Amino acid sequence: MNRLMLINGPNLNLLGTREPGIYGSHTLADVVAEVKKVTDSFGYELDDFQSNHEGAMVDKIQEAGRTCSGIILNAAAYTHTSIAIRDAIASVPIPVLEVHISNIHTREEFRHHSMLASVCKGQVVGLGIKGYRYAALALLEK
Ligand code: CA2
Repeated sequence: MNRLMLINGPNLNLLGTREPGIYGSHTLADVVAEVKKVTDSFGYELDDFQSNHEGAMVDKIQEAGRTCSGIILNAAAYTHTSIAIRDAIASVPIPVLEVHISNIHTREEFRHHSMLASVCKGQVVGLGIKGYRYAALALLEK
């Protein structure tokens, strides 16, 4: 399965339109294009998905477990609350890398804890949209 899944959660469709001081000025389309450059260079396909709905993200994680060899996931605010997304990650037989554009550990206390971190292979935090590229490299480099 030469295919990765990129999943972005709630409000990340607004990237580049508001809060540039925290999330930068790049759009979600820029994020997808950056990751696609990496997957293309390894001869991989990229599926990308954004949703503001928790259940839709669970469905997509389950689908990726059947069709992809890894997942790059920014679950946005659901990172801090979602047992459903955590259980979906734990149910798939492929590595999931958690990405956050901002450094969740230097922000409000409620962002410091990730419900997902302990079932993910790793975490890339606070490196802006470059973090997505590094996550793709980490999944694809042997
Ligand atoms: O830093 C990240 O990538 C976050 O996952 C972003 C989430 C936040 O809840 C997490 O704690 C950290 C929020 C995404 C909202 O994105 C926006 C982008 C532009 C304008 C408004 C919201």
